[in-house]
Amino acid sequence: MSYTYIEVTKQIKPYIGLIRLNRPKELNALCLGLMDELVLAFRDLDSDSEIRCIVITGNERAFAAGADIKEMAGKTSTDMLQVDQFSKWEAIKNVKKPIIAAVSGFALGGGCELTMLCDMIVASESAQFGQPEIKIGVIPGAGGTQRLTRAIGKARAMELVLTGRFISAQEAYDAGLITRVVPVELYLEEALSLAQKVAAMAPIAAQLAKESVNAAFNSHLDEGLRLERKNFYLLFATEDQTEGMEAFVEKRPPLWKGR
Ligand code: DAK
Repeated sequence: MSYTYIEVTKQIKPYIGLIRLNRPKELNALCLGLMDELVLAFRDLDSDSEIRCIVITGNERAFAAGADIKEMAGKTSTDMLQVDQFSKWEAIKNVKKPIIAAVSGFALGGGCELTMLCDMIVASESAQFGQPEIKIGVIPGAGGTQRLTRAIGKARAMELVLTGRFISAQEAYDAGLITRVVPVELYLEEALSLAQKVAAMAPIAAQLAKESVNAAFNSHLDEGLRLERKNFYLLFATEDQTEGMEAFVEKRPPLWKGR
């Protein structure tokens, strides 16, 4: 299969599939086309009996700086509802095989949410995680308010979601968000080596282990996600969402109106 926004390498190591986000100029912003390709790639690797573990990465500067703000900027609440991006995120959530995110640089907004859909996160010392959606007049829309809170607790998650502050890989590690931090030149190698350890286990046991750990993590998550979804759509009915995203595109500070 050939892709425009991602690269997929099967058997990068025995039984390992690698997905690389590949929109470097846009810091791997997750445009709709990229998300479509991601779903196809995950589906393909998940159904390939020669693949036991999947690694997803970006490049040294960015894992992904979030959803594509330029693509979202002019959207209305109804547009967002009709595009139904959630089914794509659900499809990634439902991948049965273990997924490891190898993160360097920015993992922001949807990029941070994508890492949280993965089962382990290996980060370079230069990685920065954050949910800065509040700065463009919205809130996390792909599970950020729920998964970040479960991963690092309410007190820390609330600060990050309300202020948009980025945290370093070390802070993310200390807070329990990620699995390990390594020097930048090693992050992919370390993720692949971890993937090889997982791939050496019984494949069905690994899948059921993933499902079981996620069951503990996910209880009552759907209720939270439903609420987040409604609020996310609702924000596309505000003038401040239009202003926040236009201001980003025009490279100026936003002027909030509170409506
Ligand atoms: N979207 C589009 N373009 C982006 C981008 C983004 N998220 N992030 C960066 N870029 C582009 C910049 O516009 C710039 O393009 P040019 O101006 O050169 O054409 C290029 O990438 C390089 O960025 P900068 O020049 O800004 O680079 P800096 O090093 O100065 O700054 C930065 C890096 C990451 C701090 C900055 O670019 C930044 O703040 N980016 C935006 C981060 C952000 O706010 N992320 C959250 C976006 S909202 C949903 C699922 C998911 C989501 C929503 C709904 N559903 C299922 C419904 C997710 C929402 C989000 O992620």
